[in-house]
Amino acid sequence: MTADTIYALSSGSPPAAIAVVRISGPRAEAALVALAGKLPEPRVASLARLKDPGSGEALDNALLLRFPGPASATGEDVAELHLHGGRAVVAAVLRALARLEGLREAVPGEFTRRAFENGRIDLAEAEGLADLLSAETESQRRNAMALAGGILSRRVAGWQERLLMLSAEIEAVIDFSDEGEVGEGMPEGCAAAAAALVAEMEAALARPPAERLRDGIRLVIAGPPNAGKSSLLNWLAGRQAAITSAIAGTTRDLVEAPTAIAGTPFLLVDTAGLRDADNEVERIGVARARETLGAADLILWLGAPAAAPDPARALCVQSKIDLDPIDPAADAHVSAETGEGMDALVALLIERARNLLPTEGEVSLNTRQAAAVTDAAASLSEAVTGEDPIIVAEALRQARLSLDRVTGRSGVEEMLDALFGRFCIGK
Ligand SMILES: Nc1nc2c(ncn2[C@@H]2O[C@H](COP(=O)(O)OP(=O)(O)O)[C@@H](O)[C@H]2O)c(=O)[nH]1
Ligand SMILES: [Mg+2]
Repeated sequence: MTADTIYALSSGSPPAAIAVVRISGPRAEAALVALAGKLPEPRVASLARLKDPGSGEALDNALLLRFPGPASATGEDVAELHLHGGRAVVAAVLRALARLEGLREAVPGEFTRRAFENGRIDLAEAEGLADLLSAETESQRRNAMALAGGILSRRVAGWQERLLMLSAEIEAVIDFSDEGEVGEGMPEGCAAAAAALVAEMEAALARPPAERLRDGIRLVIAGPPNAGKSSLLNWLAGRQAAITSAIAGTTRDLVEAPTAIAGTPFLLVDTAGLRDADNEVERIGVARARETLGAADLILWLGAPAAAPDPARALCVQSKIDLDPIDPAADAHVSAETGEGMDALVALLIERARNLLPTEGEVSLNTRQAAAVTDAAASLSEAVTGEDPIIVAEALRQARLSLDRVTGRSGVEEMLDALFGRFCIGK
């Protein structure tokens, strides 16, 4: 149990119209009484004059809220002070709280950490919450909402339940074989049920990684010097992120510009024009360009279509169509000078992006979650092919433990006891 009562300014930095200070812990109610001289009704807003408990000086007229634990955001007693958002008001109230016995300022993430420790949210939901706070585009927001709302946690819980059913059947086989009744072989349907679970996990693993939505689709713009790469990047980014000039070899370093295009997050990457450079700095730039092409999710290739680096990831773009006749071999035709063809290019980008990003309403895994599911699927695969019930039972147990890592929960072994109670087969 945590003994400390923590507080923090939970809203944005002052000055602002309103500032919300949150207090969580065993002394949250005592803090309210010390400052406001009263304890409001739970979950009902009430107005109060806050006073400095030491000097008795009035600090602010504030709106108070109280959420008794465990039905609160952190699972502890929580209090909220909705203050006037002036810098001095907030500073004075925080100072008064700091002087109260048993209270200290929260460290970053500590409210959420307590929510996790008190079982109010699991690890996957906490990750969703973190994503939600940093979401900048609509698609990021929707995905983060789903994760924070437990979409992955529920999927994992479903898998755990099916694993437990399998375990129960295997344990029954083991119990009977003790009595010499069933000597060999696996219960019918077990291997198939396990295989179906493996397939579902592998399908989840095959989906686009969650990080791609958070960090943006890596869209690398590449091609020969002077093709108009930097001009195209600037056009897509809506700002002059990269220097453009008629001098071949202007761009040397990678220029990265995070950009939302039609609500879809992209990380635009401009590169040095690919050629045999005679200048040392440009040579390094060209080497970096080639390297970054390997890490691209999508490539806008501004060279000859036949020379595209990786046709699966590349869209061939003909640039400067205000100067040259259209090349039908290219996928898109644009002019950064007149803006012609840009709408069609953007539509093409969004269409390609759809397959690269997690689908809304579908579970997507980040690297941490994927590692746990990969381990679970590997253990479960052993269970699919296993002949010896004891080995299969152990593989299933390992799979459950791996899945526990997704949510950071390990209550499964207790659930197991309860479940085996129901499955009791004459024992
Ligand atoms: N007429 C015309 N000029 C362009 C267009 N795009 C770029 N340019 C010019 O071509 C030159 C090279 O462009 P830049 O974007 O620096 O090419 P990069 O070397 O591939 O990055 C610059 O002088 C640009 O102004 C275009 O669509 N039409
Ligand atoms: Mg350039």
